[in-house]
Amino acid sequence: MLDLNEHSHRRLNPLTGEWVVVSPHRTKRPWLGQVEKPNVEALPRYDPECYLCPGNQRAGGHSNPIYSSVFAFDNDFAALRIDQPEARFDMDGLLVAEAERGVSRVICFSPDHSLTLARMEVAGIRDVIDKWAEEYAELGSRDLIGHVQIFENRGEMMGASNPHPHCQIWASESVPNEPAKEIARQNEYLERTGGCLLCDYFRIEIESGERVVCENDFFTAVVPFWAVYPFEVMVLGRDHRSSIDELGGDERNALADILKRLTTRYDNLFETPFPYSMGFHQKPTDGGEHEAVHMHAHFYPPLLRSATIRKFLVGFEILGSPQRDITPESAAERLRGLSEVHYLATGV
Ligand code: H2U
Ligand code: ZN
Repeated sequence: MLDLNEHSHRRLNPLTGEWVVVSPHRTKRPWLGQVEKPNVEALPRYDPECYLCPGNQRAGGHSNPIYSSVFAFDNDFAALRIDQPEARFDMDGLLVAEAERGVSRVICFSPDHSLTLARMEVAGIRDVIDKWAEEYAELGSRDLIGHVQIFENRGEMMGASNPHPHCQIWASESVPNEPAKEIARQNEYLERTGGCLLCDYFRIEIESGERVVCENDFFTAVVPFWAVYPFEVMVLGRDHRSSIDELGGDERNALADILKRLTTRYDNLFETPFPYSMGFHQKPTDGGEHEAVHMHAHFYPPLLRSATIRKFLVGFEILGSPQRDITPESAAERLRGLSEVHYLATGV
């Protein structure tokens, strides 16, 4: 009998086909680490130096309008551009390069510089979701765009250049590696079983409840069975939707609710703004059917125990497979035990 709480084992990520080594015995008492709290200065609601605040100047001579809810613009330092030729380079199939065209957008969640998803109103997050849906549909409808990646880097540690609440969208010609792997596995599962991989996985997690962090009528935040990062979470919908623009009004409100509750728990974990990279995986916009694709969000936070203990992939992890000491079950238990009232909330 394999004891998942005792024996070293490896777990399969059915979405990517990759394995993660789990060593539960290495951290018998994982939560005794000294928690160091950084001195987090309260941010101002408006920062005259911030290039994302309303009315301020950005690079390249642009000025932001005095916006009052969500505001999107073309990235002034776009990683992907549309105005280049289609071209390919191939030397004996060994040195291969292709032109990659696309569009880079920046979306400010709120005019309030001091906020985060965790501390925004659910109605404000709903506005962000509507904007995501609109951008996905608009960018995806362009002939050249085969895939739309929405992602948020939060915290300097994750490479966010600015604390103002914002995310990025990179819309590209080709489907990037991670979604490409996941789509191939979802297609293969549909062919093999006739069902949807993530609909079936969702049912297993709801039934067990062991890895569920929080849930509502439509969405669940779960530490995946195959999680690599200590507090990795997937946000999964109960109903089969392939992209965010397919979500109805109730579902969008439910997604806003779950995002707020999850990110509040994250911040409450070490009573510090919790860094992460998050993003949505949706169906490509290359004109294909992609009926197997079940949209979801991934949250990848690097922190292990406190604000100063970080999780990087090194040694065996970078040369072999990722590995973790804290089981997804115990991480979920820890997140479940936290309050959904933000530690910075006053008067509660
Ligand atoms: P990140 O915090 O995830 O880096 O996102 C901020 C983006 O804002 C970044 O991609 C862009 C950067 O290129 N940016 C502008 O478009 N205009 C500016 O004036 C500064 C930064
Ligand atoms: Zn700002």
